[in-house]
Parts: sequence; structure tokens; C-alpha cells
Amino acid sequence: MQIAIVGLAGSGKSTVFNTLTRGHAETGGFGGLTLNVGVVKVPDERLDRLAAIFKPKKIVHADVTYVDLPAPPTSSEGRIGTDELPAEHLARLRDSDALLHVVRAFEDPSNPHPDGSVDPARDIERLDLEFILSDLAMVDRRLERLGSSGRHGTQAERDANEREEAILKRLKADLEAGRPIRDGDLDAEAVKALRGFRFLTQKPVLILLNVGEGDIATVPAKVAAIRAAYPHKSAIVDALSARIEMELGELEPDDAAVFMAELGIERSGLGRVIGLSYQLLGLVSFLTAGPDEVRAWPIVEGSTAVDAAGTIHTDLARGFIRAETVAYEDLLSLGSMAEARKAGRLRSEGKTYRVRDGDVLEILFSK
Ligand SMILES: Nc1nc2c(ncn2[C@@H]2O[C@H](COP(=O)(O)OP(=O)(O)OP(=O)(O)O)[C@@H](O)[C@H]2O)c(=O)[nH]1
Ligand SMILES: [Mg+2]
Repeated sequence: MQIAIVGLAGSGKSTVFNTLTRGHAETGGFGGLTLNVGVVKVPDERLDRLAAIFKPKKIVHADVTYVDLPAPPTSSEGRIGTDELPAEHLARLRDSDALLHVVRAFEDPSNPHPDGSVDPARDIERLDLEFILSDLAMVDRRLERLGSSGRHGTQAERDANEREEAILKRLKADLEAGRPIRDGDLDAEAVKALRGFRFLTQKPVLILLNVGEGDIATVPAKVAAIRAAYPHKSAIVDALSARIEMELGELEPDDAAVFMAELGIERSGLGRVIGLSYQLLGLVSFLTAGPDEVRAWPIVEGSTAVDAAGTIHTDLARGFIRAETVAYEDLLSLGSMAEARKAGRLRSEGKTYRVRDGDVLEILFSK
């Protein structure tokens, strides 16, 4: 699962990337057109607790890949010009499962905002509009093709083209009215028909206000204001001081604690932001625990026991018999699978069981 970090030039994308991945990407506009990719473990204290019981050889976290994209160049018409991104960047962006939209909310006289003032709402609208225009251009191109060649082919092909045309016309009207695709209630058939387009405004988005080091006290009010003004679906609004978090990440734990106390921060926001991006992807974790490893497995919310088995290995899905299932809390309080069984907390679930976040599974299968 991959999340693209997007935002206007100088909003703090690379700083956020460094914070999340403990990376060292160039910041301050010195990165040029470098694309940065990093894999991040999703913090999960349940794994540490289970490890204390099972004493496994290794602990494996779920992970999320972050891609830090340089801001698109400003085009001749003053547009941001997403379509002018190098092909590799555009492909990365379209292939991402969700967007992390970094918005400048920090004041810094030594580093003025190119538009003369710091205005998160304006900046959000600007990038949103750019993505809307990019999707609209794709819709228009496809409608044109369907108009000229869509009348050919077999009856089945023509019917499929007609259905696609109807869906795209609806999207066109939405986009022209400034509505991102994620806001529309698309049915399963439409979602399937649109999958290949990889529309930018269809991806869920986490809007992250990059606040300054002096703004900690006003963060809740700032987030609340943007949230109220952003009533879109599949969108989360949160804040982070990327600069502080990056510096915290470079300190020894004791020094970090002193620094946090000085700034009046209770908890690092890093884990929260990673957790939110995981949630944004619609993922939950099921767990496996044994002497070899304790592990969190990402799975799309609503998946079944046989999907979970297939995530571990295709053989487990093919030969699936049942999933011995216990909730994490029960396993933690009872101490072992055997005790959970005795206490009647271990359930035998079949193929169609919907896996819940924190289910500890043991898949029984035939080879
Ligand atoms: N004061 C302050 N400066 C910040 C903060 N976050 C980022 N900056 C600075 O803002 C500048 C731009 O940050 P980057 O992380 O490079 O921004 P970017 O979005 O990756 O920029 P491009 O890739 O050039 O579009 C750098 O000089 C950062 O040090 C912050 O929270 N406070
Ligand atoms: Mg950058």
C-alpha cells in the first residue's frame, strides 16, 4: 500500500517524509526533481504485548510506503501543471492508494510563502483544483475517444462503452462543479469501470497542516476550522509540526523528552499520522502469534477469513479448513491459545467470517 505525499512547493513535503521515514531527503528546494520512497512500520503496541507472551524470534509490523513527490512545475498559464510532471512521477502519483496532502501552516519570515501570506484554506483549494482539472482532462479525452470509436465493435462492447460514457458524463458534471470524485456515491459497478483511470480526486486524502514550532497551543482550533470548511468524503484533517518531529527523531530519547517538555508537547504526532494513513487506506490488522514470529497483517476492512489466509500464503487460502480465532484482548488476558480454548474464547470460524481488527488467527489448512 502506497501513499503519495503531495502539496504546493515548499509546503514541507520532504520534511514530513523525513519525519515519517526517519529519512534524509533534501529539503528547502534543494531536492530538485528527486523522488523519495520510504517504507514505514505501522506502530502497534499489541505486537509488543504479544511478544512478551510468545517470545518470538521476530516481530513483524504492518508497513506503509510513502512517496515524496517534488511539487509539479508551474505551467505557462500559471496552473500547477500536474500533467507536466516527469512520467515516472505521474505514474507514482496515479498508482498510489491514497494522498497525504501537506499544507503550509507555519509562519517563517526568513522563508516567505511564495504567494505572500500563509493561508492553508487557499492552498488546499489550489491543489484540489489542480487535481480536479487533471481528472477532468482525462475524462474529456476518454469521452472524446468513446464518441468517435465507441460505436464500433460487438453489441456487448457497445453496451459497455455506453455504460462507461454515462458514468463519465456524471463525473464530468461533478468535476466541472468543483466536486472531487471521492465525494460521489459510486456503486460497485462504477468503481470497477473507473479503476483503470486511477483518478487523483478519487483517492482518499489526509490533509496535514504543517504547523510551526510556536503554534502548538493553537493547533486544535486551526484543525477544527479547516475540518469545518472541508466537508468532503474520504478525507481526514490533522496537523503536525514536521520540523519539530524531524528534530525529535534525531535526538536520543532522554533529550527528546526534555525538548518535548520545553515545547509543551505531550506525545509525538508521528505515530498518530502513520495510524491515520493506515486508516485512510481502509486497512485493519489481523495478528498471528507463535514462537517464530508475532506479526500484524494488513487487510482491507470487511475481508473474510479466507482472504486473510491468502494474505499469508496462497496455499493457506487454497486448502483453507477453518480459522481458529481469538480476540487480541482475550488472548492477552488469558495468556495462551490453549487457555483461550479452555475458557471458550477461541472460536472456529469458516471461510466467510469477516475478520476484525485485532483478531489473532491460526489458519488450519490441508496441503
Ligand atoms: N519554520 C519552519 N520551517 C519549516 C517547517 N517545515 C518545513 N520548513 C522549511 O520549509 C522549507 C521547505 O520544506 P521542504 O520539506 O523542503 O518542502 P517541500 O514541500 O518538500 O518543497 P519542494 O519539494 O521544493 O516542493 C525548508 O526550508 C524547511 O526547512 C516548519 O514546520 N517550520
Ligand atoms: Mg521536497
